[in-house]
Amino acid sequence: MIPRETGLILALDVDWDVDKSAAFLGSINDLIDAVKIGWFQLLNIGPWGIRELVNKVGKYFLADLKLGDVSHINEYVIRRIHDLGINGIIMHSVAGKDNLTGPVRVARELGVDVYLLVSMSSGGELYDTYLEYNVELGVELGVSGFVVPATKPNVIRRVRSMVGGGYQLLSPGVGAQGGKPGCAIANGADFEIVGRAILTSPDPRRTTLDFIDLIRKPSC
Ligand code: 3DU
Repeated sequence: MIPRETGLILALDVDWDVDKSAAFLGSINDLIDAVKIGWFQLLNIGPWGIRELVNKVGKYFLADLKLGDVSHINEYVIRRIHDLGINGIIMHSVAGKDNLTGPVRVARELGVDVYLLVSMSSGGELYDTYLEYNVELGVELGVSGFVVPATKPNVIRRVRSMVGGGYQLLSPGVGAQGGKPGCAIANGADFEIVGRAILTSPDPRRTTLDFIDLIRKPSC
């Protein structure tokens, strides 16, 4: 589980090298609970760069690979993610039970948290059609939580009402995609994920502090 202090996760979608990324994270390290990295940074600095960054920054790292391949490939990826020192991974629920059961078990054995994507901030109409099925699947598999979009507060409320308090809900789509800071948490999320609104700010620390102020008094 992601340790919660501020409720803010940074989506580090950048093409910066390790040193620039580490310096940036150092400037807001005390304000964020986790760093979400995805394909963009993985492809830019490579797995060794990611490992170096993880070691330098000493924060909870979440790999947003939206993993959804067949079971044995998912397992390989999760083992590799663990080798890199990453703490959690996001998987696609649409991969289905057969492709998720083994990998989630392996992740649990390794101490890697699995967060299941059950709705997208834009589009994803099939996801929303099968929301209940996918959430029930996640509960059955024993995932740590779910990714639910800030742009769809009704989905956040629905998932929270289904799973109760034992699962962490992570909500992307805040800021650049239109989600109002604090609104996802007001609707039941635990964390709001922010990328470009902080990354492109002329004063990222000030902007991060502003986000935290709004998250601390959640409202829509
Ligand atoms: O729009 P932002 O720059 O704040 O970035 C949002 C991040 O959240 C980005 O890394 C993206 O991959 C992720 N995400 C969504 O935007 C929407 C989803 O449904 C799931 C993840």
